[in-house]
Amino acid sequence: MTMLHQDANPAPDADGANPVLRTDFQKSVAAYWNNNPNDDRVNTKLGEVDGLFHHHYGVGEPDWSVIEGPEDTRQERLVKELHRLETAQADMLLDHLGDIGPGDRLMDGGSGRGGTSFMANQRFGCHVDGVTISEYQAGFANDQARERGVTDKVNFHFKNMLDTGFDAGSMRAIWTNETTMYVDLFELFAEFSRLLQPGGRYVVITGCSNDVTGGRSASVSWIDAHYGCNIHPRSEYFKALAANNLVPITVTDLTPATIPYWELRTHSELATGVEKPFLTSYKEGSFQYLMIAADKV
Ligand code: GPP
Ligand code: MG
Repeated sequence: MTMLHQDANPAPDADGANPVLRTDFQKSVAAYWNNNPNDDRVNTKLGEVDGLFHHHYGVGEPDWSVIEGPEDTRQERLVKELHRLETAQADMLLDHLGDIGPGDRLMDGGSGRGGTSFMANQRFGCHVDGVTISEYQAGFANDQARERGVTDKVNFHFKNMLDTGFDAGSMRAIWTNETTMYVDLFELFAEFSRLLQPGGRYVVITGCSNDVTGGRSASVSWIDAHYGCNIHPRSEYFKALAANNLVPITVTDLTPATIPYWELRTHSELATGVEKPFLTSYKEGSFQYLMIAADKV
């Protein structure tokens, strides 16, 4: 018996186009998110608060009283407060998408289990296409879309955001919420530039290493190892945006706004250990939490 396809990725995307997973690295990222090894309890417990499942961090001032009240319900209060800060982060991202109407189509690059996509649809009534290279995540989010009765507007696709196959100029806005550290930024922004309408908006929230403090710090390498990603330097974002006709309109350093989230997370029994390198790198300045909104020209 021949084993011609032994190492090939047999799964086509929904349109029957090229395989979604092109490289061994992409396969390893997909495997990670299909079977999250870092104990996905933290994201699942927070998602169960109100059914919005996030895979990103939080911003804003915590209500510190949650760690002072009765001990038997402290962990429950922490979960709710961490979730509130993560939802506030997604709300802030959506604040930067510009004027979006119900007829507009938006894309979520690396849509995870759908949290930000559902929030966008709730806020704007718009169409949202989420793309993810994890079949598990796409399935989970599509189940949620069915439960929410929004499948006419919100759909998740097992697709590679580097090569979506969607029509050129079909998207009014695109965002990536902490997913760009898995891909080459020049390839990614070339695809986003192709997909965006003229004047369309791209918003990214990301962690990036700080060019000013020099090379990758030990804590940034620790974060990379924890998630299996490759954090880019800050400069790389602006080079890749400029190379693809994406012109920044706002740049926000969210580092001070996210440090309290990480401090609060150290008090949770759901802490994963990654809190330490985040706090160390943010405080020493080797790592930054950045939001960039850019227009396609
Ligand atoms: C958080 O996901 C985001 C990533 C793993 C991408 C890396 C982001 C950086 C800013 C470096 P998550 O919510 O699944 O992580 P956790 O399980 O730690 O909450
Ligand atoms: Mg999380």
